[in-house]
Amino acid sequence: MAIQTIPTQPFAGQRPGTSGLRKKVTVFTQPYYLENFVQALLDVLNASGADGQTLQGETLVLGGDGRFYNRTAVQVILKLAAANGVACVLLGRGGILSTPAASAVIRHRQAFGGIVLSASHNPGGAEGDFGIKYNAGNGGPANEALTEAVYARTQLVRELRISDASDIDIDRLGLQQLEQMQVEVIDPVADYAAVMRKLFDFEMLRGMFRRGFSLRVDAMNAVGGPYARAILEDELGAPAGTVVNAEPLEDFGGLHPDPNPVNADNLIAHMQRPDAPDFGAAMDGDADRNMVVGRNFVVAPSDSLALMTAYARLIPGYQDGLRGVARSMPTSAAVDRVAKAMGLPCFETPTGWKFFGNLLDAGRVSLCGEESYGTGSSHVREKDGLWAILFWLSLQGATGRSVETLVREHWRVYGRNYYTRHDYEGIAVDTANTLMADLRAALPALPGHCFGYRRVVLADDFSYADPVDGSVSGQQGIRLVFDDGARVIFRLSGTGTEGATLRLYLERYEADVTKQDQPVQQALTELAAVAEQVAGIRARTGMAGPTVAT
Ligand code: G16
Repeated sequence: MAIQTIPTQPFAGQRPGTSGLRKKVTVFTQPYYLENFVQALLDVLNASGADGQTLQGETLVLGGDGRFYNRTAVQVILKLAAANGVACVLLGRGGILSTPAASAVIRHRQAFGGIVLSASHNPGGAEGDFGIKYNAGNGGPANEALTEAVYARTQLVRELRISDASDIDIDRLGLQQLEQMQVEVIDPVADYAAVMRKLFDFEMLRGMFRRGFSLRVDAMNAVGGPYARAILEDELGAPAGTVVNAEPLEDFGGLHPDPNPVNADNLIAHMQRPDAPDFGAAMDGDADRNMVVGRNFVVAPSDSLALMTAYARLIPGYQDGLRGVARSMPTSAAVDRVAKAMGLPCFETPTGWKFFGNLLDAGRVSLCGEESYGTGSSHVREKDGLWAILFWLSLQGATGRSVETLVREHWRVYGRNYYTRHDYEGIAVDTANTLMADLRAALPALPGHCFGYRRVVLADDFSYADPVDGSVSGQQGIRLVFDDGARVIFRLSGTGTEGATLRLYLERYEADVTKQDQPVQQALTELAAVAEQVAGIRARTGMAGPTVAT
């Protein structure tokens, strides 16, 4: 075996989005497409940073959600790493690591960083999507400065340094050698499970299952299956079959592994049956997202974060209280009300888990969440689907209350933030960009303007100044805030791979207990009409309505 130097040409468009570089598999499988991106990443990591640290002689973690091309990509990355000075790679067996598990391994093993192969909730298979992202030594997604440096490097890369060694056996636990580099194939579940044991009262949870508590977790044929089985069924004693669609498949068995009521409709239907289990939940492709469902009752992610905050002290890992909480800007303000009542700092960040990293590292927040079915805490630096399931399981065990009762009681105390997100998928990129540019241009005239009985009190393009490192991220979404606290927000998705996706987020607050039981879409019809009036989405796109409304 020998290290080869191979000439290459830059590819356009290798700029990471909200969460790494995501493209169609057909794009990733072009000769040298993956190689170029990884070489650019390794070059940046090998260039001495402000702290003088480089990748030379260091350890990287590697694994992915098991989707199509995962196994091939792992071999390519190992050979590039071996030729670029990496001393050791910790690889999840079979090339598998859920996103939160990758974060846990990076932290536990004090690795330099990690490469996570995932396109998250995007469909898989040969015709589906693939993705790659880098997580830093804190276990969290690389910040924008680093992803921009990698992008800049992709535009200059002319040479690949890669080993011509034969493939290693990624299914065999233990040490193997690749050039000067060691590859340690590790159990993908072990480090993660150890973190969960520290946070939750596993004895209490075992007792719940012994007494017949019933749970259905839909792993959507994705990477969460082995984790959920190992922890819920093998360790906590939930009956076999509690985790369904538990075998990770390269194409997710045709499922769209996005845990929302539309894509996880099978779980929703199950939870509406007369013999529904006590509790239902689903995870996404890389097991960092979660949806929480009670009997015939779906919990909105924004509400989930608010309830977790309110009840955190019931969980051993958070019994000393929270430092603070954070939510992404489009996430509803339900958690703000809880934070205020509890005297906790509450931060509003742009969309993207990477923006929580500094707050978590600085010890300023303990819980974070997003409307896009993501919740997490300081235990790792990613959102975490199974952690959220264990959290909600624990809340039910500790209070003896059902999911629905917990949420309704919460609304009675704090009021309800009616909330929905409308996605307009597959819009022409030009149309979407023009829509956003026109909205931006219209912003100065909007404050003071009335739509029905609501008056606009704030109209801006959200900009975030990170309170820890002072970096500023602009153009993070257009928001209209009204005098009654209602909000209408427009932004373009940063995770899609085809055309553009416009996301419209609608929220209004209802304190009156007698008015907290309306169907969500009905409760937000007026605000949807305001959004249409302001943005003219239908006329511009020719679409009669959103492709997905959750
Ligand atoms: C990623 C980010 C999340 C973000 C979501 C949606 O999630 O990590 O922070 O909320 O994308 O982003 P967008 O609205 O730009 O599509 P994941 O689960 O895809 O990694």
